[in-house]
Amino acid sequence: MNAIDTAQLSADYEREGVVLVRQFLNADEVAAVRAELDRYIRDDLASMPLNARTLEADEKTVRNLWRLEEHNGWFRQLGEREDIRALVAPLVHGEPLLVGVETFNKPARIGSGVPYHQDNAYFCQSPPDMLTVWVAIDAVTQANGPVFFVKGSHLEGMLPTKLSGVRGNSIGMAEPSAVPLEEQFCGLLAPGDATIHHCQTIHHSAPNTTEHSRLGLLFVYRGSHTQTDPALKAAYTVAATATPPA
Ligand SMILES: O=C(O)CCC(=O)C(=O)O
Repeated sequence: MNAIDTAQLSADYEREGVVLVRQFLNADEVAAVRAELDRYIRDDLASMPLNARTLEADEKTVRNLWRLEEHNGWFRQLGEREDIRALVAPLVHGEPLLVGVETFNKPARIGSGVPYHQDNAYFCQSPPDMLTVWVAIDAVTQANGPVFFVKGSHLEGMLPTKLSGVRGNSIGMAEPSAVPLEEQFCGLLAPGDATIHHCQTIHHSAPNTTEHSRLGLLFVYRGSHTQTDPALKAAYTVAATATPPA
């Protein structure tokens, strides 16, 4: 990982709820991630539980891999790397626990969009000391479905939700953000770059209609002091029951 001014990163994260880290992984690490994802999908995925993945509408292309930290020791080890834990510890205000390693594959031409949401509608943690490190494995451009974030929105708490009907993203926001798209922060990334976003930061992404895949690898951490909020969990259970991920 590049040398990072952690005090500056923390200050930016607390204020904006999303930060950019260039070259979070180097080119060799990106290549190793890609190779292991390809191998896992080819050799292991069929023997995993159904909730290990969500497919695109063609019912065969992977939209998301879930729970890689459970199903794949290589990805668990990567997520538990000491330099990454040290980077996120101040941001989750405590000891970071790796609770998810996932992908949002956004395959070329058929990659589906992600509705406006706040991750804590899924994570259901209180206090909301939880975040996602979103690492670009492919280049993320304006055209292939980048993630847009509403800076500062993490400070407004959890906003009303609605069922989205989207497989893999079952709970969305009742209303999209009033902040125009041009004023939102667009995560344009080279392979290996990452964004880190707070679990209350509003974000979304469009479908990928280009010829270029937009694969992202996500690490999710919470502070060891957070607990499940029963009201958030109840709302999430309704959504996930209405639109199961698999
Ligand atoms: O990768 C995307 O398009 C969406 C990612 C997302 O929703 C998330 O990181 O929580």
